[in-house]
Amino acid sequence: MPNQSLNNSWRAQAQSFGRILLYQGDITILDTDAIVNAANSSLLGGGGVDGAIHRAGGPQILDECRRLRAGHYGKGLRTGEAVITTGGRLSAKHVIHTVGPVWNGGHKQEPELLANCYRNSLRVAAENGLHSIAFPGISTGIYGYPKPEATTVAVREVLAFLEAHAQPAEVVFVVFDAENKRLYERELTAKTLA
Ligand code: AR6
Repeated sequence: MPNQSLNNSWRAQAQSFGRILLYQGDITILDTDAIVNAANSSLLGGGGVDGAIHRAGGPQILDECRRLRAGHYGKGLRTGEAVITTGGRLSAKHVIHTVGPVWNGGHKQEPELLANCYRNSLRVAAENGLHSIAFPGISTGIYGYPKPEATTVAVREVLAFLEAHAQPAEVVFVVFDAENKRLYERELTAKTLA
């Protein structure tokens, strides 16, 4: 198992908000049942967290993505949809790939499409009997979605799903930087105490 010591320590560093955990660091070290990839519609890799996941998980993930493209997803994965593959060499068993919206000023259905990413990823996790899932800040890097607005959507959608479903039992929000961490802390404290 790669990075075993890191795998054991991330939980100790995470903040807990009931069934939600907040962790600052690299999503590729997590040993949740699934980690979510902020992919693009080609499913064939890219930069940001997508590149990091494929690098850490190895070629098995890309092989499975290619098979998806050769089958049901011939035209690629549409924005807001989600699909599951192996986690390859990752500690996480699976990767759930979703395509966030490119930020275009906020009037091109970006909030609805981003909400779909969270809902559909959680639905795929539940359908596959997964207990735990970790999300990066979908669309908040290369796709330019403003972080405060993206955080509001992410927290709202995850809380709504958890309220209505027993599985996944645990959801981890993974943030890369301190600014993002503060945004999630504020939102989670307000919403989970409300
Ligand atoms: N662990 C956790 N979070 C990360 C990591 C990591 N290892 N690396 C980046 N982030 P981005 P997008 C954060 O750009 O905006 C790719 O090329 C990052 O700080 O990865 O949805 C795809 O193929 C940011 O907050 O995804 C698409 O073409 C968040 O993850 C496009 O980028 C998402 O940043 C998708 O753009």
